[in-house]
Amino acid sequence: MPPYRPARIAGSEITPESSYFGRRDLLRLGAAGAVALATPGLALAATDLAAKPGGYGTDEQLTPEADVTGINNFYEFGTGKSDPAEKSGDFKPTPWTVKVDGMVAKPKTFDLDQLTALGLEERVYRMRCVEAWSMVIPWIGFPLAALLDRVEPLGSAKYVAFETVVRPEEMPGQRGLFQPLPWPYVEGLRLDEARHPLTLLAMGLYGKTLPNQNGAPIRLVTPWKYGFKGIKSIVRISLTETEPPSTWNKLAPSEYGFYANVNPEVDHPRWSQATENRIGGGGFFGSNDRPTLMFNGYGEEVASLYAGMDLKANF
Ligand SMILES: Nc1nc2c(c(=O)[nH]1)N[C@H]1C(S)=C(S)[C@@H](COP(=O)(O)O)O[C@H]1N2
Ligand SMILES: [Mo]
Repeated sequence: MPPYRPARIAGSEITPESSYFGRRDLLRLGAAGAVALATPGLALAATDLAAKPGGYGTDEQLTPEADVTGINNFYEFGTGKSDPAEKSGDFKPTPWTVKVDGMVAKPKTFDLDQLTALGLEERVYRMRCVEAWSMVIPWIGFPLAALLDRVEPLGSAKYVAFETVVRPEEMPGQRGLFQPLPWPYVEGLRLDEARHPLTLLAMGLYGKTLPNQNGAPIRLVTPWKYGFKGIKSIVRISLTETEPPSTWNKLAPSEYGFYANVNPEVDHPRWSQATENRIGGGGFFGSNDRPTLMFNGYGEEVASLYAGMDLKANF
């Protein structure tokens, strides 16, 4: 599959090859990258990356890898921002399978080799957490649409439901007296959102296999939505006729919508969404010195998905 370069994305939004290759040098994606990618059981070949440079992206300064992999939300490992990095050492992302079922003509369980074979490419996306911080992350993954094509959704399918693994023995946030969320963590998209070319299933970042704390071995990325839609460590994807549950939406519907599109004009009941703190961009938590963009800056690509909908009602 060729890198996604839709004509409607402004040239300035696409990572120029010169800066991409400069970035590759900077990130030591040569020999070191090849070694990192040779993780047993995960067929992320260096050649896949070499063959598909650039892809869709932004020229904004990348958030340093240490922050992308050190400041996380992954409550299965604890609610602290450093818990996922510090407490995910026992998690085993290989072997792994993702079951794709529901309203499809050809339900199928995919292993990691079958998933990587769907065509990996790099995408540099902004990520805006509902907590008003943001990052710029170079993901490696494939469009969710490529997976959906394989299972042939039925005409009656309208939504896609996602489920995270439940493994208390490997995930300390899932055992003990205080459990912050009901498990499994679940999320959902409308089928047209799921098929949108921006929607990615990520299996790597910074040229390497996805670290446990970022949702190994496979997680969702929808860059125009708040970060909590990006469900991690997915084991099941089901096509449904009705709107599937979303963990945060079910927990606090007045604070977190099903759509959860980034919208600077709709404040969270307890804080403003008009500005954000860009991690690694010179700011610090709470500085919130950067204006938040409608649809996180991806409006040209996705606004038509919501034509006729009251965006304030579907925050
Ligand atoms: N299963 C699961 N997925 C999850 C979460 C979680 O707690 N559990 N946190 C979400 C939130 S709130 C955000 S902001 C992103 C963070 O992704 P990152 O840690 O890779 O930056 O993951 C999302 N996916
Ligand atoms: Mo988040």
